[in-house]
Amino acid sequence: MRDLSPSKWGKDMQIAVVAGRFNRFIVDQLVKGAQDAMSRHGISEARISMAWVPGAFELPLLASQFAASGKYDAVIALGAVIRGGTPHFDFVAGECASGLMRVSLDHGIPVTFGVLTTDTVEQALERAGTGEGNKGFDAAMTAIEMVATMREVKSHLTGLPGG
Ligand code: INI
Repeated sequence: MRDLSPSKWGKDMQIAVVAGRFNRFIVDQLVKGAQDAMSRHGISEARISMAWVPGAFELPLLASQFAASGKYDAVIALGAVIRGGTPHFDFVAGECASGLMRVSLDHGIPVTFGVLTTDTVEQALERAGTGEGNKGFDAAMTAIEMVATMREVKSHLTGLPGG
């Protein structure tokens, strides 16, 4: 019997996860959230590659390396940038976001933004909870939806005259 349940949507997807070690106690929760979303959608451990980098600033470079390999359908980037009085905040958060978007557009695959940017540790912890209250979970769900949508659009476009 063919299993058509939503839990199988991701079964043939190959995903890379990149995570920043800075504020690791929070990022660990985002990683768990992303793993939960992927397992709910049938993406086995064997189809997931993962690499840690020192902080959010380094995420775009690793995301780019995975994307350039052509072996992954999407990259999920996870990190926690907390203002907490650091003048670094705007540079780290801004360069991380724009770098990840650049990787996505340059390589034509989804690179999802599971990077918390908050004023306080408390706010970050609120967004790194279980299930839907977890930005890592959301970033993985977005990656799965985007891969599925891009596949649909691709098959639609190839079905058009001249496609
Ligand atoms: N990196 C983070 O991931 N989160 C932070 O809150 C943070 N702060 O506050 O500075 C941070 N800085 C490190 C940065 O990502 C780089 O690793 C570092 O600047 C070396 O390039």
